[in-house]
Amino acid sequence: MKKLNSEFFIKNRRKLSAKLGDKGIVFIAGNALLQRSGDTNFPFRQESNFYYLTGVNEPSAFLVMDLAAKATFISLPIRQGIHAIFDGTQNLQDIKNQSGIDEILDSADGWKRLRKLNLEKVFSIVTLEDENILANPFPQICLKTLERDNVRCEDIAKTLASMRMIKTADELDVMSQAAAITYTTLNEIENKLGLFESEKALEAEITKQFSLKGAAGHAYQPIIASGQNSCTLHYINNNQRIKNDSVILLDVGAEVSNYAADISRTFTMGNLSSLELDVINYVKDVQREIIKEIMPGMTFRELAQSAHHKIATQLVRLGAIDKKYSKEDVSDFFPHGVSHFIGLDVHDVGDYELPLEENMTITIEPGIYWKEKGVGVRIEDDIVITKNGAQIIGDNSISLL
Ligand SMILES: [Mn+2]
Repeated sequence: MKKLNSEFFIKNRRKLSAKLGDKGIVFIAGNALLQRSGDTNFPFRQESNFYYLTGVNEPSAFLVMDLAAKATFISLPIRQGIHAIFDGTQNLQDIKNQSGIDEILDSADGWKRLRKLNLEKVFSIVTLEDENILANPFPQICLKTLERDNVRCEDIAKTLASMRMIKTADELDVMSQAAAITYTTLNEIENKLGLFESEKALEAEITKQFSLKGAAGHAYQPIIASGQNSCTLHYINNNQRIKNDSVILLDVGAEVSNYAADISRTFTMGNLSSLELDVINYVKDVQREIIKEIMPGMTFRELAQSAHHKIATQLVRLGAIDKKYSKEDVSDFFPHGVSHFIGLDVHDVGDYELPLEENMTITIEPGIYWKEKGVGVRIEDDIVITKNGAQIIGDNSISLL
């Protein structure tokens, strides 16, 4: 398994410095552990910008870059005493090697060092709260601490997003691994689908295969939706028995070096009517046609229009909607977007107003959800924009011709 090394993270910091100039301090906080219950926590996932600039997966850490002095340090709670007994010690040399950062300091020393710097101009990420999915509180806690010292931060979220939006060869490598693991797992499962009696059994097998094949785990909560459940876009209960003669929609992705895959397939169990099989085949066709159309310079709006038109044509062909359809008729069957950026975040940062450009990575995921028939179909691959088209990430066997 190819891993991202310090060179990648050093380059990212250099690129950021070049964009910000040679004055000021960059302050980027990572995520902290979140309580699951009592003194146990949810599995830790690093904040993506912090990871992009450091490669460090330690909780409650922050990165400081002194742009004038070209000096860097990371502050983190270095485990000692009882914490070291329970959770083990960190290998600080490993953290240094992985990140290429000059110094790793314990939190108290990190804050002391930071306060000695000239904090007139501080660049950071000011996250917006979402009441449904709360942001990890650690970055906000850090920013409030800075505020109490009368330090005002300039938001560089967009600067970082513009960097992360264009992938390097290293990033494409790890994304290919994540996608390849997902494809292999899905192929294996399709070949022995009859062995799985429940959505849970399928989920367990996918989780096991992702781990055995070297992924860190799932990049997001897997969707294993059989029968009627396939019409619920973000169905994650995955706890029903799989009925015979039904579709099974799998929307899953492995995570490798914190980068995501996001792939959907719709399989069949038992015998489906020819109309139901048509739904699957038409969505497959639409997906391939869209990928073939993609060119640098195309906009997300054009992508969406093309998908809408193609899905509508198939819905008419299936007899699901009238020839004189409205926009709403189509979105009843296809209520989600056809594409999003993918990278460190499964729904990655990026500017959707910009035209597609070489080395952007996006998903292509048309679908048809026919509730009355209990048939939901989504076909999704991750693609990279190339000089004169697009290529599917992680599966060279998928031909676009
Ligand atoms: Mn997706």
